[in-house]
Amino acid sequence: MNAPNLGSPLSSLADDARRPVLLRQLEKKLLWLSSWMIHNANHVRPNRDGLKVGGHQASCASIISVMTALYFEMLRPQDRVAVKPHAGPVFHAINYLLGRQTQEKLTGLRQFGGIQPYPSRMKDGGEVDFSTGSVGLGVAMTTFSSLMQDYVHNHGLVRPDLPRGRHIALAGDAELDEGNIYEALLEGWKHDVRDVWWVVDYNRQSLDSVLPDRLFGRIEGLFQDMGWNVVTLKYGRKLQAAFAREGGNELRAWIDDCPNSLYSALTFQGGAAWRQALLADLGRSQGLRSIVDPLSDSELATLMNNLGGHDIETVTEAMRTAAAEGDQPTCFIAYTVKGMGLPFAGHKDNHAGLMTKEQMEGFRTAMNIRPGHEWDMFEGLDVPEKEIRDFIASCPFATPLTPEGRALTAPMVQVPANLPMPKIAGRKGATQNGFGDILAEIGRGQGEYRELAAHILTTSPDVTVSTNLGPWVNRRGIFDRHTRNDVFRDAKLASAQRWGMSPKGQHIELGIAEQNLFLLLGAAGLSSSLTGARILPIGTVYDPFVNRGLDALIYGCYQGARFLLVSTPSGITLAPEGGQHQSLNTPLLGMAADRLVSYEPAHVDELAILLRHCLEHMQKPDGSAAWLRLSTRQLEQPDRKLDLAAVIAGAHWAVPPGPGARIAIAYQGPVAPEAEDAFAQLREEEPTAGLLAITSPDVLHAGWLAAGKARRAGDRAARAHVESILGALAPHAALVTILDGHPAAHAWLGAVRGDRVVSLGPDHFGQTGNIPDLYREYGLDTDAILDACAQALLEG
Ligand SMILES: Cc1ncc(C[n+]2csc(CCOP(=O)(O)OP(=O)(O)O)c2C)c(N)n1
Ligand SMILES: [Mg+2]
Repeated sequence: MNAPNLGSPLSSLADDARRPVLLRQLEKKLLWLSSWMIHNANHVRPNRDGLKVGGHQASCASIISVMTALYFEMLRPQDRVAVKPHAGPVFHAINYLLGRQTQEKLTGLRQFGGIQPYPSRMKDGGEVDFSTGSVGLGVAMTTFSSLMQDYVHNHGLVRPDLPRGRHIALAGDAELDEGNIYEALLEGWKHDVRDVWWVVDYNRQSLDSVLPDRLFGRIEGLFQDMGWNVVTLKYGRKLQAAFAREGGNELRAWIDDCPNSLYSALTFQGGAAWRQALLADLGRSQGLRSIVDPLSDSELATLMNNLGGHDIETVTEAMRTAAAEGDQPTCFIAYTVKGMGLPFAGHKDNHAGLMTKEQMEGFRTAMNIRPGHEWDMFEGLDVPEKEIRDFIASCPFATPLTPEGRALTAPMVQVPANLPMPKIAGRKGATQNGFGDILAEIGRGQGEYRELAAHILTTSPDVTVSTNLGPWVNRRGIFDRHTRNDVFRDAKLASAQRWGMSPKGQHIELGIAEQNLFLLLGAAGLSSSLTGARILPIGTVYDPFVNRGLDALIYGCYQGARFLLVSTPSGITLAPEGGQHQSLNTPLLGMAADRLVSYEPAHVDELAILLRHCLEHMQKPDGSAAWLRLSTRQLEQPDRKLDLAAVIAGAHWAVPPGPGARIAIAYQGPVAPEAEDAFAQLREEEPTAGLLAITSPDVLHAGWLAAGKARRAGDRAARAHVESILGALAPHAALVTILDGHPAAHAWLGAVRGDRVVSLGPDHFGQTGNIPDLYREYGLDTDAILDACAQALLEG
């Protein structure tokens, strides 16, 4: 196995004096390729539907120097990067130059099967470390992936050939408006996260507008307060040289005082406008004139655009210094011009602006690219091809991370055939307690559970104890880079919780911000790919607050992260905890979320089956992340033998229907007792009626869609589990369904065979109370079910 190249960037072939020249050539090439890639997608490729394809030439242009310096000087194979979404084309162009991306893919930018607009782990291949797109999330993700790097190293789970890397985010400045950034900063500080760099492309423009002035004064302070090193790259070397001359101080003060919007407008207008503005304010300064007067308009524009983030040497130097200083998290604020080097540089409307065909022709001429040679790697460069090829090959990042590339794999952890089932048959119990008990038992790490226990990592945003993770945590400890004693325990103060922290702990305690939970689950769920270590992350949260972190949850699933979400308590059944805490929409979220399988068991025996299934499913190549929606309602626990496959497939008959049954009641989750009561009464009149336990409308529905699709594709025998289940009823039967969630989660069941479905479930929420009162108010009690049965039978 090749060891990654850990050598200093200076160990390459090119000598020091030649490096900046070669880097500038690459910078030029990346500007061309990213612009052309977008132009090709919009103006060259046939357009089949008349829709604008789009792309962000200006967003690419502003970060090209930074990315050139980073990828061709600083980056080591073991570093991981989240690239700002709109710099996707630059990222792919870099990989093209490194021989890791094909021309065919580049020509297919934004096309079906081509590269995605924003870097995507799942669609663009193994070079992408983190998907990005929803601004702010990719940036924050690096904090949690770095924390996970610490975790796997401290637990001895990391691949032996994998050195520690730096986790780097290339951020747009508007990304720092996202609140999740600050939540992550705070959490990162608490966990003393190291080896994180955020490089902000401070072009002072977002989508609609130019950012307010002096914003970064504030932001800089915030970073410093959170223990970050902040490095501001405001001026390039040309400007710095000008400042050193007589009149330079005035020039510098003028630039410092120049509002962002004026600076942008002057950049767009060019040299003559710069001259006019400078002379209007400083024309009487001899020193200033001696700097400005000898310059042509275009030279003056070049000087004024020589911001730190466009000066490769300034960027490289700053990064080298930070790297030499150690592992403190570092934020680089790189001043840039949006659209640098392109005709719309600095214009406030340039975010989605595209060069016209005429502008592109001008750009082509300036870049010295012959028609038909647009994709040639070394076309139009001013240095011999061999020299630049050798230079690229000598970059530290050109060495593959491992023989199998950057996307690693880890063997599956075997999940024993049965999880330890609490002995509660015939007694009362809740799925949430059952979950805590099973996990605590696994946490003993005995016998066949030893291996499984070693790979589980739990986390929770300040609801560890109230979601029943306490006993697991007591056994496995809390993770922290530093060992910290439990003060209460040391003082012999009674507490059920033992909260000692150590690098060997297996629970990461988060502050209350739910987006951080999902970002951590996302990062932990990518561990096998990023570190080659199999981690089985389990995160608990109150069900309604899944909504609070929903974008981050979807973001994690989008990039293929594997984790188990346990949301509890849920629905209106959490009754006295308050109306605000009730959740209606989560079953629908579970159905609609891609790469996330969701379940809601009613009883602990189902939970034990499903928890086991999820722990396995989240490791399988064709698996996904998983979600268990649980409850604190204590239900009588049945003593029965379950049909495992049916529980996993989404539904099983609690009481199978008799021949020719014309009605069934179906329940999901903690409303089981009301369904059972109603069922007992219904049976008196309809002795063949069945009682169906639904464990997952998500899996049932997905199976039904898949079977329909298979039949349309010619597989006439394809049959979904839900079709088999409902097939036990007479045709056009009545089906009354009930769940503690929005009834739309079940309403579709009527479409499976044309049965008459009446779905019950709260479609309003917000009252506190006890369960009987709330179930009556929201139509989930026995009477409501019986009324629905009468309706379903009568309307037949
Ligand atoms: C969460 C989210 N909200 C909105 C958008 C739409 N959007 C894409 S880019 C952008 C502005 C980005 O500005 P900035 O981060 O400064 O990037 P740059 O100037 O480098 O293009 C917006 C609002 C998005 N992608 N994600
Ligand atoms: Mg910006």
